[in-house]
Amino acid sequence: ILKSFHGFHPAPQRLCSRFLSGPGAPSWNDYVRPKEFNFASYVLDYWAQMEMEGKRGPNPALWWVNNQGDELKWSFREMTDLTRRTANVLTQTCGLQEGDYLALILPRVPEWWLVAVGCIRTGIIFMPGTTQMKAKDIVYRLQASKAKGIVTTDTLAPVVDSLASEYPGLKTKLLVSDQSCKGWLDFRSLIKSASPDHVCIKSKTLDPMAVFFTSGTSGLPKMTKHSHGLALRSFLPSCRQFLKLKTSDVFWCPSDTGWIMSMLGSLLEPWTAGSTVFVHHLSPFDPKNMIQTFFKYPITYCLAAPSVFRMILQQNPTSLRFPTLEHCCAGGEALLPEEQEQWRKQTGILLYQAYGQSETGVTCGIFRGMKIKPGSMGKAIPPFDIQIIDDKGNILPPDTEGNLGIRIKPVKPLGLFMCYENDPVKTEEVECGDFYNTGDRATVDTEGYFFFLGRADDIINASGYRIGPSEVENALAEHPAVAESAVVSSPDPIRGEVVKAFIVLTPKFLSHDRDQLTKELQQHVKSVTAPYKYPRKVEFVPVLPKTITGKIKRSELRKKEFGQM
Ligand code: BCO
Repeated sequence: ILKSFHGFHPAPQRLCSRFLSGPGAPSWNDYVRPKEFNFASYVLDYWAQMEMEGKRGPNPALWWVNNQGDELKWSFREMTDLTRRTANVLTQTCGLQEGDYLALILPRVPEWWLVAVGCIRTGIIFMPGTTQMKAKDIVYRLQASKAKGIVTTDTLAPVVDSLASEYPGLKTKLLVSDQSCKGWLDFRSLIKSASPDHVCIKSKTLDPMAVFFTSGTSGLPKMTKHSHGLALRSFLPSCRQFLKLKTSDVFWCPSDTGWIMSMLGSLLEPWTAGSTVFVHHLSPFDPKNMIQTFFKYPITYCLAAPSVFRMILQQNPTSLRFPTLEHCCAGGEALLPEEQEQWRKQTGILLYQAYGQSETGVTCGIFRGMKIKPGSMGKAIPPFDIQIIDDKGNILPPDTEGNLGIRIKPVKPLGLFMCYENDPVKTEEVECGDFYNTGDRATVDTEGYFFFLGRADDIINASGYRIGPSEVENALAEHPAVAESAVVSSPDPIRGEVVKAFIVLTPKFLSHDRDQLTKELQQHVKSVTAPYKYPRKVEFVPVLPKTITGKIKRSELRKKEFGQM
């Protein structure tokens, strides 16, 4: 990367002068939405303009480092230039058009940001995916979306090529690598020769922008489609109040580029505020390395899954008094009050909470400076109107357990997903009266603080990953040792929850060494689907509990795990 961009100078730009903050800001508020919005022109180009006018400090827009000591800093001006070039590569070289789907499967390399914003400039709908995905995961995503293009690394390129007969629809394959690969376009060299002149589309706020695949209790992951409104939401007063970011902030969200948390924390939120996005390639994840990074770089803000904070605390380092860190926020899974307290004691910084899903972005949280109630995930962030509802969509009184619902009628709030693409049945299933039913169980107190209780269904939330049990059961079923299995959530002191598989063995494997078999099955799951889903706990059982109609009673197994039976 450094080689590719060394000595790179942005060409003179024609910048958009529409202001998003400060003097001249449009008078949008949490509820009044503009008809048109595009993150690239309204946000990126605005800050580039501010830089040109000397109205923004010297902090870079993107500050990227890796474990090899490489470092790269791009200003907003450079980001504008490079993402315009990317837009031209995508449309002119690759022939992609507004509305086409593009799979974006890259690790935390700077090109991820270029492609994401290049897509936003052109209206190409990008689908971020984790690089942990295996062939089966990738082909499903390509087929489900009828993707016209893919951007990935040299590690995954052969996997994609092996899928050509199952999915022949790829019109363009872009490689981000210093190696070349037959049949793949070299993104790094194309961008150097591409023109920096590009006219950003005038996207309607409710035009589609991105798709995240999200796991459900049954079936394959759903295509959660988001509009440009997701980006506009970061821009609204309530969201700005929630994080209270400054242009001098250096924001680090170590979430994998495949998740919506990364999109919010490593792209939309910090850049809307003109802050620096800090990226550490971090592969593999290592909490010790994270600690060193906090000491080495002037990071002021961190948004991560609670497991990340837990893993840092678990290292027992001599000091966690980070020199520049001011604010931390945990989201993606439940956080215990003891953990919040331990973090405060060791770092001297409060650990705030946020709540959201791939369908919703951040919906609820402890606003910066707001009183923290131990164990609470905070208050609703407007325009989301969040209520605790029953199964018919009736609002329940405070301190009553129910489903966490987001009001969608009469008006769907900005930032909520548009639909599950090609799946009107599932889209309708999550509607409950006037609300979108998140499927999460919670309570709210009289002051409007929400408390998360758990899932209403069998979905597992392991260290912030949403995992559908059937995805793991299907992977296990491919192994000859498995007659049948039931996969449920099980408590874990570090990851909050982990995947546990109850397995009935086929007769041939009954006499096999169980420890050996456990390792083999774990390895098998890691090899056929994204490894984060593998069962960290395995129990061999003679039979599985079933209903009279033969349906596996996962809830019974789950309750046992959590000591509720
Ligand atoms: O435990 P093992 O070491 O045996 O296995 C691990 C990895 O080593 C392995 N693995 C990873 N990449 C691989 C691979 N194996 C083969 N090939 C590869 N390419 O697979 C296992 C992966 O498990 P993991 O990722 O959970 O484990 P790890 O590395 O310990 O990471 C820990 C965390 C905490 C960093 C990670 O779990 C994490 O990032 N969690 C947060 C997820 C997140 O960001 N969620 C947010 C979703 S969005 C949302 O909730 C909405 C909020 C608004």
